[in-house]
Amino acid sequence: MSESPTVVDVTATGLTSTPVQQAVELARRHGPLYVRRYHGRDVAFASSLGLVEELSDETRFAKGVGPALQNVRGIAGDGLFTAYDDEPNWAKAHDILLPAFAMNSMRTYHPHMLRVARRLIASWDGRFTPGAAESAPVGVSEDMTRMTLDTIGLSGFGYDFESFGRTDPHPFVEALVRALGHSQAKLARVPGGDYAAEDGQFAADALFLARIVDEVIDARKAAGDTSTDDLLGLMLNSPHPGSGEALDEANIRNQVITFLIAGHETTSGTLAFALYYLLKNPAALHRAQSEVDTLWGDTPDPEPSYEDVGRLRYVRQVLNEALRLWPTAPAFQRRARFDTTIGGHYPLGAGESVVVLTPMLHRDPVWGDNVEEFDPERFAPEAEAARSPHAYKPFGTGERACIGRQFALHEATMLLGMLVHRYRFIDHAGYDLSVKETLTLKPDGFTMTLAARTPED
Ligand code: MNH
Repeated sequence: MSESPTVVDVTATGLTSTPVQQAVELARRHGPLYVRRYHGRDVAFASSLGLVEELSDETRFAKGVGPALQNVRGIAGDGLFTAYDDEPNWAKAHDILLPAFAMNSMRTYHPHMLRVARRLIASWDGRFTPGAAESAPVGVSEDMTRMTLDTIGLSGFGYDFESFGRTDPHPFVEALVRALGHSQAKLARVPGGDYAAEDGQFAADALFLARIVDEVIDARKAAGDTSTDDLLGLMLNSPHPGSGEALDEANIRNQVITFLIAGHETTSGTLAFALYYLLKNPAALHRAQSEVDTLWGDTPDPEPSYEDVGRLRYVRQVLNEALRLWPTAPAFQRRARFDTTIGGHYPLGAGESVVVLTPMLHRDPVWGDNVEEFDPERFAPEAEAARSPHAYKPFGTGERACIGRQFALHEATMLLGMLVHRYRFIDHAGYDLSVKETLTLKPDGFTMTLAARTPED
């Protein structure tokens, strides 16, 4: 017997500027599987553990490149993130780049990460007027973005965006945020509308991003460098291990854009959400502080080693929990490999897709009855071992899951550890969380002030 899930037609109300939060609201009302209809186009949203267990079966489902990612292809083409599953360049680039994300490679990125973490700290120290106990407000999402962009630029491409030397965001970030916003806004278009101006801006932004990327690539080529110890070196100087073929120039450009985007947007949001939750949860903050104090004592400027980062277990739990509540890449698509049925009765034809709505999966009853509460204990090793691995998917699933997960967690854990070690965070504006969406999620307008730690705090 086949039975259809609820169809919710939002044509009259429209898609909002926060479509993920809108989809979450609809899931709360209509359950873990519903179809959203907009101007006759249907999208199915799944968000229960049972459904995601099924959708994670790689023999039945593959990554779907849905309308949002198709729009992003306008800037990232057949780069790893936006490549269609059967596009030959996906497997080729994946095989060439995989060594760059092996555990051991993180050691080579560690010094770059530390150097940029120190830039952020120098910038935050600079927010104190001499003699003042409390700093001027810092823009958390903006500064986390400076930090993660400089980190991926230096670690992946030996290119320095020098974001902390600018009062405004780097023009690359401005063009990127506009382009991602456009890729999202395009989903909400009404038939017959005139979008020439927006499309023109997008085309200009795509060109600008490509120009910056060519600068990055040319700088390396001009240096006559043939090393293979970062992403760009691998792409330029290391042929495919099987075929011996190298990536073509157009694909390398798409990969560089992809890594500059994927390598910083989501990590910065993760750090900003984690700081928000620590600001609002003094007990969790104290545990994080005692962990870093145990490691680094009251040395004013600790020198975190590669191994130290692995020891910051609780800090990492804080990041995991922030990513549970606000997975910064909040949805991914699964496409049926053949005609099948999910949830026992919902039929899917071969090639049809379902969107996994990660924020709702992360609020499935398997997480208990206080799912909105920030509680890093959910990621204590015993708690994790007792839970299905499919209950938590901030990095997607299967073969097309995030290649940069260890990179992101190493970078974020070290920085967060350094920040809780050095500062007391003050909620000077009584910030209420408001989440901005540009395909990815970030706290909007989040500022806090800082004070030096004293022995009592
Ligand atoms: Mn990342 C794929 C989330 C950090 C590079 N990433 C994905 C997917 C999710 C994701 C979800 C799968 C999307 C899909 O199925 O359509 N990524 C994150 C999050 C963080 C993150 C939440 C930080 C926190 N990602 C990073 C970093 C890098 C990176 C850092 C690079 C240094 N991610 C990628 C790439 C892919 C990807 C590349 C595409 C992998 C593939 O399809 O082969």
